[in-house]
Amino acid sequence: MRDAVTTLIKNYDVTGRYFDRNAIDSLTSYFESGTARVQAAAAINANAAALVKQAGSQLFEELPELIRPGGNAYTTRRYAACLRDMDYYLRYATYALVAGNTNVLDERVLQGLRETYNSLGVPIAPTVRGVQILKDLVKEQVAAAGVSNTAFVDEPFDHITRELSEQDV
Ligand SMILES: CCC1=C(C)/C(=C/C2=NC(=C\c3[nH]c(/C=C4\NC(=O)[C@H](C)[C@H]4CC)c(C)c3CCC(=O)O)/C(CCC(=O)O)=C2C)NC1=O
Repeated sequence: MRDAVTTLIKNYDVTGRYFDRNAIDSLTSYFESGTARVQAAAAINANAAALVKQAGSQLFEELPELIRPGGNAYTTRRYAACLRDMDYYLRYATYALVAGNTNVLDERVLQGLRETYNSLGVPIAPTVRGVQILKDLVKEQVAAAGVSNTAFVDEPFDHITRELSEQDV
């Protein structure tokens, strides 16, 4: 599991270099955004259950066939599994936000996920939609907590979306 700083160190150590201008710029930007990242994590932590619940309601309102007979989130067990997955995405996205790096998502969440979803018939496109709804709700929450530029919040959610959507090669 890596963060913005350990990733940078690793890249420079590989070639035995001191930090150059690029490295200093990227360190500066990471530390300057540090408070906002922590504020975002605090806003998410305080509202995690409500965020997941609301994202679920919005998803099932948009795509009601998911919870009708034959839908992948139909039955209480699968409905609960779907919300639990959304909760995983939110929690790990929060870790990635604080780390300033998406490596934790690759290692703990995304590895093998597409295969699992495919074998269980969990539809990818609606899952991606769910992650995007979650992202929008989180951004509202983070903005409400007083963070003025919430653009950095996109990264982990968009990373999940991108990796899930990737076609098999
Ligand atoms: C921490 C990393 C991690 C992730 C990400 C994870 C995902 C994950 N989701 C699963 C199932 C599932 N995931 C869903 C999700 C959905 N169905 C839909 O229609 C919606 C589009 C969507 C919710 C947005 C459902 C319904 C199941 C149960 C499928 C089944 O058992 O038939 C399973 C199969 C095992 C199980 O049911 O627990 C895994 C491994 N597990 C992990 O440990």
